[in-house]
Amino acid sequence: MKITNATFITSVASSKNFYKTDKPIIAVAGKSNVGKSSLINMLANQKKLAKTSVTPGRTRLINYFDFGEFVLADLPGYGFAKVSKEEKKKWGELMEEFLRTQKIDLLISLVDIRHDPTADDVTMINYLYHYAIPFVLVATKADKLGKTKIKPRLKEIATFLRVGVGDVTATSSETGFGKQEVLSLIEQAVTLSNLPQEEIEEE
Ligand SMILES: Nc1nc2c(ncn2[C@@H]2O[C@H](COP(=O)(O)OP(=O)(O)OP(=O)(O)O)[C@@H](O)[C@H]2O)c(=O)[nH]1
Ligand SMILES: [Mg+2]
Repeated sequence: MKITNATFITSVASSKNFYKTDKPIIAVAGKSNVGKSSLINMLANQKKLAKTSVTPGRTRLINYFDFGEFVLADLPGYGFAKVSKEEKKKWGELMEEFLRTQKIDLLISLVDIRHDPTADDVTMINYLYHYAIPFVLVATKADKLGKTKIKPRLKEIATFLRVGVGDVTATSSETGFGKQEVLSLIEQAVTLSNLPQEEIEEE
């Protein structure tokens, strides 16, 4: 899958305004500062499509992007300490509505490869199981680890989150490492989403 011209669609702050589309929806989630927007820019081959920030917790909205064959949703980050109770509540309601009501074809759940997943990461995965949302894990910032450390860390993260080792992909938005792997996971989800329902049932 080759992405040539991804464009920004809209930002939404409330479930009333969730973007409606017939295209498959791919969502990107993870704690603040984990590298969601950077991953999106890497996939789009653009430096500034999704706004990245030095200050964590800036993306409070759901940002939608048109990637041609699919729509990508950049979800607001969680786990940012300096956020008021009120804002946390708003975030929770927005996310819960999104996960509950939107037909998500694949959710890419990001964790930092250098650290053990947080309690919030576990909560997110539990939500995904609860709502039966297909997901894969991406371990970001692989450039910050020595090459020999990547594989053992992927194993540790997979064990921690009780998923298969093959379900965690290492990426680096700095070097482009893992980009093709993520694109092919997205391609699989898009192909599956576009299959007529009867065809899936027959096979
Ligand atoms: N070295 C390295 N830095 C990265 C990588 N991905 C992101 N960063 C840096 O991490 C910081 C946060 O990246 P963002 O992409 O803005 O993170 P985010 O998850 O979108 O953050 P919020 O929108 O605030 O939730 C920025 O300073 C990025 O440059 C990576 O793969 N390698
Ligand atoms: Mg962001």
